[in-house]
Amino acid sequence: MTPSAIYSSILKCTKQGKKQFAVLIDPDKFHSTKIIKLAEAAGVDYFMVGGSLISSGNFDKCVETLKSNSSIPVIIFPGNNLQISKHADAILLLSLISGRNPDFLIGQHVISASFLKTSGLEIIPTGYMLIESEKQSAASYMSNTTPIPNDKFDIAMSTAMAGEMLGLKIIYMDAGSGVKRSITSEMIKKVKSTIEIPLIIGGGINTPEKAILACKAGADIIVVGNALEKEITLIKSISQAIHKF
Ligand code: 1GP
Repeated sequence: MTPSAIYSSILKCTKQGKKQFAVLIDPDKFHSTKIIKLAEAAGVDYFMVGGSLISSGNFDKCVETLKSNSSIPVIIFPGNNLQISKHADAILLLSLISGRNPDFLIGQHVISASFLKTSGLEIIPTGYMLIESEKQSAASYMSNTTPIPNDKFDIAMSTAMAGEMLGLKIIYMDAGSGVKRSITSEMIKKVKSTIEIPLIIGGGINTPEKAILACKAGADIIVVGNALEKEITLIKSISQAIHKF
């Protein structure tokens, strides 16, 4: 793969209005390769690997297993600087721009910089925005940051705009893993209208209908993790919904 292959393909799809589907794998819950076969069959665009807290020490192994059993690109979605593997194709270098914790804005990045520079990983600078849901998410707790209130569209829009102006290449809005209330269409629409760069939406998307709503509102990539841990066969219907859009 060329150094910017994944971002180039995301950008191309975004420009063409082709929606993409990323399956999020939590290494702590990755015990079988069944999901790999289902993902291949369903035409999943990317695997993402990461979590707010990983206790198994299984990160590298998980990425390696995905890579050696499938041709789907693997993108790291790191909860912290321990979640890096040279076996992946790319990493979303997340700056948590919805929060005001310097460690997640720049601190973790400084610690990882030398390693990342020589890792061969494609680096995708990403503005990560946590959006309030019905309960505190693990990401908000672990990062010690307050999410953006889900009705404060102006704050979300200005945050995304600032991220884009700072040169970040993607905005990822996340309601938090496993939440009941995913990000509203109105919030997605408003943020999408203020930026040119691709928009990733995740958190609580557990039906094809919710995926379609997010696509309709302006999401370019939909991320689903938790719902597939509960019902793995959803991968097919959600993928179909996103790709038919
Ligand atoms: C969480 O956006 C991801 O960081 C995915 O959320 O696990 O709820 O699908 P779910």
